[in-house]
Amino acid sequence: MASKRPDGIETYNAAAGGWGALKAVAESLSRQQVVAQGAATLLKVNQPDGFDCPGCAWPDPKHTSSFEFCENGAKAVTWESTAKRLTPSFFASHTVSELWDWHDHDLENQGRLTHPLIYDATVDRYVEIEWDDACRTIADALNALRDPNMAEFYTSGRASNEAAFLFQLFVRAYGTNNFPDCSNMCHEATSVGLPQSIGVGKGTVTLEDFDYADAIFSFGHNPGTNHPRMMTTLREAAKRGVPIVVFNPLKERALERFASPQSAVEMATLTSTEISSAYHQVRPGGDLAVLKGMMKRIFQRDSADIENGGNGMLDRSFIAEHTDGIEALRTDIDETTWDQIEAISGLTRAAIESAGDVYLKAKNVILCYGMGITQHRNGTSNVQQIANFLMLRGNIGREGAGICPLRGHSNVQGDRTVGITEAPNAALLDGMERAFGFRPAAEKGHNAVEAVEAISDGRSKALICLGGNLAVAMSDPDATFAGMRKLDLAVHLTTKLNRSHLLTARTSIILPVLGRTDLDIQATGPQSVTVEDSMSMVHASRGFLKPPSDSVRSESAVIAGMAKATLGNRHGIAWDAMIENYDRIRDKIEVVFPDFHDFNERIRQPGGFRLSVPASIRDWRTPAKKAQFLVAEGLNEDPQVSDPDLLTLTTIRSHDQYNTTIYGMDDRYRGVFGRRDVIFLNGDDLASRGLSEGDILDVEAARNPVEIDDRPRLVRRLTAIAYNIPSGSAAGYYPEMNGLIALSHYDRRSGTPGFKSIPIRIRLATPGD
Ligand SMILES: Nc1nc2c(c(=O)[nH]1)N[C@H]1C(S)=C(S)[C@@H](COP(=O)(O)OP(=O)(O)OC[C@H]3O[C@@H](n4cnc5c(=O)[nH]c(N)nc54)[C@H](O)[C@@H]3O)O[C@H]1N2
Ligand SMILES: Nc1nc2c(c(=O)[nH]1)N[C@H]1C(S)=C(S)[C@@H](COP(=O)(O)OP(=O)(O)OC[C@H]3O[C@@H](n4cnc5c(=O)[nH]c(N)nc54)[C@H](O)[C@@H]3O)O[C@H]1N2
Ligand SMILES: [Mo]
Repeated sequence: MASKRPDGIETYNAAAGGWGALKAVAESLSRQQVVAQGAATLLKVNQPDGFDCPGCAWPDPKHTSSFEFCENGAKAVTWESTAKRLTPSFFASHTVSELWDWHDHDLENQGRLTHPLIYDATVDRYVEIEWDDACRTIADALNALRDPNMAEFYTSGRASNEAAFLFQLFVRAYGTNNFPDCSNMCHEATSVGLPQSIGVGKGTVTLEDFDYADAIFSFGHNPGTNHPRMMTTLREAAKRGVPIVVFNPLKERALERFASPQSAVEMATLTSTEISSAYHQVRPGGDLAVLKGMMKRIFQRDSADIENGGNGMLDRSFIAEHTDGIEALRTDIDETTWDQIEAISGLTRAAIESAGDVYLKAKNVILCYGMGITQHRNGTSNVQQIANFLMLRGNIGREGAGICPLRGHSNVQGDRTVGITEAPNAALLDGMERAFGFRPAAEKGHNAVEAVEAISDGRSKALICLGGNLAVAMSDPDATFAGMRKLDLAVHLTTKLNRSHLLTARTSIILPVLGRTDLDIQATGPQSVTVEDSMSMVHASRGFLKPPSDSVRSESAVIAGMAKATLGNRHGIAWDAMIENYDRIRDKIEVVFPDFHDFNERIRQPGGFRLSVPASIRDWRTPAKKAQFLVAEGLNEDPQVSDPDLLTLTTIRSHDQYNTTIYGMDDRYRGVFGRRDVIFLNGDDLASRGLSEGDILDVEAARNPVEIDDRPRLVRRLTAIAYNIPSGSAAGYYPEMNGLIALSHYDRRSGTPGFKSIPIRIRLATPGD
């Protein structure tokens, strides 16, 4: 059977981490031409006087530890601190139409932007513009709109608390709540689902809780790539003998075994640590079935125990004192049959029961989850069933136990905390009135999908993006791209060039900003910003590298410049004073959000401070003041999956990418080198269709009942890879697969796109295409 595998496809047999990770860091340092400066830069990551790693939102042991090595953190840092520069002269040699045909990697790989730019349609190029002229042009376009609700203000989760706070102040003073943000494509199911369950939309655990956990459940996240510093925590737990039960359609190598670059012994002896105690390859979209299945096991063993004269397996005193709704949940679970659970999860009853038994044996349980849970049309229900599962034995609000959503961008949680939300609550509006003397509009604005829909329909005419690459990150590039080209105004605050900037509007402006690693000097001296990690820890971050040019400004300064030009003296906001000294921005944050009391003092403590998470002390901020067991109807997010001709596609990140930023073309742990034009399929699914590995396939999305148009959605010419993935499913890379996802394919409760369950058909590509 040893037929030749497609070019660049190998089987990766080693553990994750190890020497391969060190080698990858050395390569990315040299590719970004930052060998000398880069090594010093890496030593400042997550140190008390250094900057917060722009890689992920996993917390640090008090931000005071010695250097913690992380391959993908190093890639994020070197990508930003690159010596490469994209100056205005670059556009003298390249038109926007020409650049459109470049690969996304090549666009960003031109390096850091050095000057503000405006698009000149007569020559199809970006040309330099003075800062003041840029701000005035933006102000004129915003003020020309009939209604402030015709403008959209997008935030990507790298923005600091200070920048995000000023952004929401500017936009609320301008008069809209149109705040699409990257979180709407990411953990919105958590932000909507958890407040209904436990009264707060954040995780309840701290890093220390992992030291006391007796079992860890991991659903739909890939920490070896996306939260690499979490591997230290998982490895320590595994070494203590804590069972780690994984549910993931793909066998992610780091969740199987990991060689810690921190461990001299593992590095010297080429050994590694087994991470998962059990690895269940659930079908994409099968998590609701798994969770209900495990709860079924728990209830069945509970009844059996009581029949045998025991006290049962539930935490009855917790349930009685702290929760509502257990009866309705139990009825729903009783009515769910094992046949349904097995069919939809793709797992056997025995496997799910064994996972339930691990849960029952452990006193303290932590459940971690990522995009495999949230990016579904039933993402909110998935999150709420996780809360149910934990609450059955009181595993929320005590040491060693709790819910742990793995956040995305390094400050996505902080941005939401300081006011980036399309649905402001009364506390936010009251706080803004207290701090600035005006009451912003309360009317709900647009989330990310709604913003793109409004842009596509021509209802919204201006888009200002605080970072990110919205057009490429969003579903349905055909609709999204066409809409963006019809805008009156598109403005991007950015460090590097990306495809969204090439979707030119009547007026398009690119504003180059400082990144985390750059030194930010204002009138009163060097400034720090603050960020909040996945576990609600807030701390300071200060860059130290010389900025890419004298014309690059901090995000906060750029926002203040646009705001002053647009609003003039409206509401008497002291924009300049706040930019002179960011302590003054933090003083205002503290007035709006009392939880940030003594903000400036507390971020000067090493390690910062933790924002309160009421559920972690069993203070339930739900209307009934109790945690809620909530029922999710049914099991199956997409009835079409029963069509045997269809496969369910999930979209994933490679090891060499940061969202739409493609660092390189390898995906080492999955054995893919030098390419991304592949689709991972089960060998039986290939064979039953008369196909084989290496065939070039066209992939078409099955039409979904909620779609609004009949346009075919097709991604062409992907090479089939036979892969260890459950039959009936497929996986491909984000963002290449986004053309298969209709804009209307999202969770109706949270607006999160269903990026992880897309019904598709595959066929041999038409030759010659
Ligand atoms: N290096 C690096 N770090 C990152 C990022 C990056 O792109 N690169 N992105 C950042 C951001 S914004 C985010 S949101 C996070 C993302 O971090 P993750 O949540 O780890 O992101 P994904 O690659 O989308 O991986 C999801 C995992 O879920 C699995 N999966 C897919 N579908 C399902 C399903 O239906 N059920 C279950 N149980 N599992 C499923 C996939 O096989 C994969 O292992 O990482 C952050 N950190
Ligand atoms: N199919 C599919 N689609 C997805 C996902 C998926 O799993 N599958 N995941 C979704 C998720 S979880 C997310 S979070 C979104 C990501 O959506 P975004 O956050 O919009 O995308 P990024 O790729 O992270 O943005 C990268 C760009 O940010 C800019 N940038 C980098 N650093 C800075 C900085 O410090 N300041 C400023 N101002 N700009 C900076 C650079 O120009 C870079 O090109 O994509 C979503 N889309
Ligand atoms: Mo994300």
